Amino acid sequence: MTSVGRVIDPAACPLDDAGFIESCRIQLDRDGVVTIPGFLRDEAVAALVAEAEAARDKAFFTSSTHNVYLTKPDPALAGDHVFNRQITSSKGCITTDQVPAGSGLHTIYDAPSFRRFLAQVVGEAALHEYADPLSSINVHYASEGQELGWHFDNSAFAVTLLLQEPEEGGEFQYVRDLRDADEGEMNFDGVADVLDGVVTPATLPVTAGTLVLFRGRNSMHRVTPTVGGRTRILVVLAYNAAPGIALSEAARMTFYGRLG
Ligand SMILES: O=C(O)CCC(=O)C(=O)O
Ligand SMILES: [Fe+2]
Repeated sequence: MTSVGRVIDPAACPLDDAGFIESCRIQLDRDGVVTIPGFLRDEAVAALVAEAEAARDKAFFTSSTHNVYLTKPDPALAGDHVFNRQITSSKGCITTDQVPAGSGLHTIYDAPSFRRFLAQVVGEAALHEYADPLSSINVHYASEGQELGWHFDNSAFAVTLLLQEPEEGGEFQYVRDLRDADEGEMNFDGVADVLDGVVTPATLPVTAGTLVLFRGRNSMHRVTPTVGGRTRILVVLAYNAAPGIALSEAARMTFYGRLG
């Protein structure tokens, strides 16, 4: 068995199976999201949770406010305009360089077979790691009361692996195709309806060991507050379509509190 096969279950996610790749691609185009339950072997989940727990004291904890577009406020608009509405997010995070060298997370992230699989599903020629030592693999910790507020992602797609579910809460909710970033269409009314609870979001069922591939640039999403003593632990695997790209210094300072 290849080393990646010790972490990823090939029965749940056959990385080289053209039919499976095609079905994921079609699902992502149709639904904006693909979930692969059982992606991680049970033993791998247990080992990765233990590793994550051991590294938790290194995590950088932030509680910040942001708008849903993850931009600076616009002083030309009213303070209570939906563009300027401030949302709270709070979590802890460790970075690529803090993931132990022998971790299965590096095995997955670096595996050519996994990158090829993802590239084909998202429709890119190839995928590349971040040029900075922090941004490729992040482990997020959300303990009781911590949450990720409503936002649109800057990136075209996101790959996550849930390692540990909280007792309650910590649910991934989303509203599809709420804006069109490429067209500069912000859809203030639609966003306000979600923030005000007029529109009920969809909830994505996710269990530990599931891989989620999500297009979050135009689909607004959040993670509800963790309830109970068990921390929600989630891995984000981030790639670029071009080589040599670093996350901006401003974003690194916000998310990690340091540059490298
Ligand atoms: O925690 C999650 O499931 C989603 C994370 C997310 O939306 C993000 O990091 O932008
Ligand atoms: Fe997001």
